[in-house]
Amino acid sequence: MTIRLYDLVAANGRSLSPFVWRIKYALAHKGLSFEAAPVGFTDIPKLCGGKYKTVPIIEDGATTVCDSWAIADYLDKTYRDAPTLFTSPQERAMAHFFDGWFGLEIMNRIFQINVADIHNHARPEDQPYFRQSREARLGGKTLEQFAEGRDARLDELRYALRPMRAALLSAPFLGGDTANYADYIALGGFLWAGAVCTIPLLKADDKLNDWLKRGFDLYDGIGNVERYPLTA
Ligand SMILES: N[C@@H](CCC(=O)N[C@@H](CS)C(=O)NCC(=O)O)C(=O)O
Repeated sequence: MTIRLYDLVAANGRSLSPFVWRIKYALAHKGLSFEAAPVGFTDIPKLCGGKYKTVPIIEDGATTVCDSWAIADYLDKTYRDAPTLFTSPQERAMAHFFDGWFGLEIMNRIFQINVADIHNHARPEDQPYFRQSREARLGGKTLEQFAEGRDARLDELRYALRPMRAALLSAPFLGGDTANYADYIALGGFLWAGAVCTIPLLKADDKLNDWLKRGFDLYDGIGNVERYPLTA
């Protein structure tokens, strides 16, 4: 049976969620086929009887699971014969640590750079909700006011990425010789940016570009989707 994955999409059909992206990689890692069901921000509360507020959500037969970590654990527990996402509790713990770091230091910065872009690319019927909910988090500034200083934030973002550059000096992936869930988390962040971000995040000589290419090429080019340039 094919798993259904609810995917948050922009008006142009591109995926607007870094968390959905990591689950697309996780499903591909496990060799599980899935159908993506595109939804907008304001559709999410109507899914699965109104049980959930965020995507990713999967439906696997009669089972529904929301939250990327819950889904990753469900996939490993349910599909034991398929390649595991976490080969040990220790690997899972390290991926969890990486997720915390990447969320705080990188995704937050990307959000601060592309928040107005996300709004402008959202489906028209989702834009008022997105503006209202995000402006409530931005300390009284409009999305446009918030986006004003974003060029200066690029340098901070590039600087904050140096632990990833350091790790990738000695291995092709954050997971070592092969990609693991930490790579999927980070690739998802960049794919989210590529969907909407109208300024390139990385410099042309950034070594992360090689890793991005390797990561986008995984699983028959899962990440080679239409996007804005990530590199200046
Ligand atoms: N902790 C959740 C976070 C998921 C999340 O924040 N999803 C966002 C999209 S990237 C969402 O569904 N937002 C709905 C909204 O803002 O109303 C996970 O890992 O799945």
